[in-house]
Amino acid sequence: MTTLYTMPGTCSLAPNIAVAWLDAPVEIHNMTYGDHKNDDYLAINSKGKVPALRFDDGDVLTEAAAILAWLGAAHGKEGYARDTRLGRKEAEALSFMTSEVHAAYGGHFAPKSLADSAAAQREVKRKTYETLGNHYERINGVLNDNGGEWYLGQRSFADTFLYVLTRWIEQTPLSISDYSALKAHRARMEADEGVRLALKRQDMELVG
Ligand SMILES: N[C@@H](CCC(=O)N[C@@H](CS)C(=O)NCC(=O)O)C(=O)O
Repeated sequence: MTTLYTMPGTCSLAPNIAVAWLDAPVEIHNMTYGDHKNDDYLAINSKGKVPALRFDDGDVLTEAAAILAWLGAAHGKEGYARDTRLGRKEAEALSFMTSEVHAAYGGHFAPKSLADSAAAQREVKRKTYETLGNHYERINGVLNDNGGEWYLGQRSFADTFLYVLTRWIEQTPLSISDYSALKAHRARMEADEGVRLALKRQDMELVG
């Protein structure tokens, strides 16, 4: 069976939620933190990161946005079609959230990879939270402009990744209370059965 590799707390929650929403025939293999650097997993994804999707024939797909695109193409029902305005905007939103917002979290998760001295790392973190604040401001605005319920006006996979980002904000000095649309979106996601199933499969709790 096609297998999605996940780890608690990580962005692999986004495709995990998508699997639950689609009821797709994909097994969730939730690893313990650290197992992603073991030889067995490095043979699957030499980047040593999650998510990764392994197909029956051994082929492997990595990168959250690519996995979400494949899930939509292979198992999508109405509302997940690609050749629609929603499909195009979904691809745009997922590219932005992964390549800009997630990437900006590098300064929070791994400041040592960006600067050597303790002082320089503090500076990296300060700039990181400034950048993240701007990103959250922007996505809070997009959500508001689209009616405030779903990121693109109707439910899409953009909401799965947005949920990851609204959880991660708790690890930073930023406050979800400063982004009222994002706060409401997080609560809406946490009331969703598919989200709750994905959290359970990934050994994660609601933020509340
Ligand atoms: N560009 C990748 C990023 C994947 C990524 O950074 N995954 C993180 C979890 S959110 C990870 O596996 N980190 C473990 C590590 O770097 O040791 C994607 O969008 O899928």
